Amino acid sequence: MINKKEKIYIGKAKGPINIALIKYWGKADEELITPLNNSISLTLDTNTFYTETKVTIQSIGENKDKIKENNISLKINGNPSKITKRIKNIFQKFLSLDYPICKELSSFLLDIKIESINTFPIASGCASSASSMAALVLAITSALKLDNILSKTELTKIARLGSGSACRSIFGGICEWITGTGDNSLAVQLYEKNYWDIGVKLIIVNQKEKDISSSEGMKITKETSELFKYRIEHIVNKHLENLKESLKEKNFNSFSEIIIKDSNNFHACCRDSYPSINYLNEESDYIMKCVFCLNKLYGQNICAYTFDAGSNAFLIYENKNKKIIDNFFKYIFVFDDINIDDLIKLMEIKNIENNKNEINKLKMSKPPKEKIMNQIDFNLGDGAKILYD
Ligand code: 2P0
Repeated sequence: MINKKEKIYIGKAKGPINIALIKYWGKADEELITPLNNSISLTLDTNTFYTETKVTIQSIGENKDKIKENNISLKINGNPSKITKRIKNIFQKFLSLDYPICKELSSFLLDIKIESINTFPIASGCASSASSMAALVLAITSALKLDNILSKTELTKIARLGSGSACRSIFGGICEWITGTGDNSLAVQLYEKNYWDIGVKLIIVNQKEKDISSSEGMKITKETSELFKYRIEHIVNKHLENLKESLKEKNFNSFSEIIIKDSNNFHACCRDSYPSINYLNEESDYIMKCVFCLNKLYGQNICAYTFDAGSNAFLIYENKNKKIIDNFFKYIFVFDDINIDDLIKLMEIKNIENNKNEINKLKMSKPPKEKIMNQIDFNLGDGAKILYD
């Protein structure tokens, strides 16, 4: 039995970001955070980007009123207050579980402190909510000593209540979030991180915070876009099916085509919204052009792009081609330590003079703004993890 005097539970965890290949956009239920379509994502390693969260739960006396919603007092560092309600929902979900610790704690008043740090460049729009909510759920699991009791699948259902895409950061590798109608809306792991040696390069072109949050944006799109209705009824399931087929066959050519098309379709739906939403900018368009040029030079796709609700590009490739992709973008984006002849040699493409012209034409058409700010490389990584110290 828990002593009625103060008692403290502490847990720490680390959460990764994930990048969607088939996008989640549009909720079936705003409260339950269930999506209109399944989505598929890559969980990225935590070498550079991650959230670390420490949760301290303190029971401070009996909850005499027995009003569930009011027994939690939250102190949050490093998290905006607009997500307080969602964080409370996560705690309430834990307290409603059928385990002794949860039942006992739900009869107490609780003081909860959340201390969170993340390592992302400021406001880079890089899936910070997914990594922070996944870290939070694991930290609570650890604090309540439920880590050997709750399955990862159960944890995906709880993470979803913090931010839809967070459920995909519980597992590593390649994950799918299955729509469901409520408690059965969960994420599964399709493949482990070592299944296919895929790399991801994030090109940061903009560090400004986006004007319209994802939650708000997807609501507007669902309410106003005819194209979005078409996406849900006729496009997205076809993309899911085809992506799974290409994953099974490890067919990068079709894999990347579907990733690109789903990103394009998602952003077209944003544009089709009323009022129109645009998460992309001139630099994003230019990076798309670069990817099409690179793939054309090879006569097949060796690189895919995808953009989330922001203008920063995620490039996806097989790591066996990483050097080519690194050097191609180095050459394009003004890093002067590579020249065109070295690049062409590395690329091992035919039709040298013609292709040199193509690449230089592309380089010349770069948008006339400050150079690309930063590039960060990832491999596929593990899901959110408890930190024991
Ligand atoms: C995704 N995005 O699948 C899509 C693609 C952005 C574009 O999930 O309201 O922060 O918390 O469920 O998860 C961003 O939306 O939205 C997102 P909520 P979330 O990754």
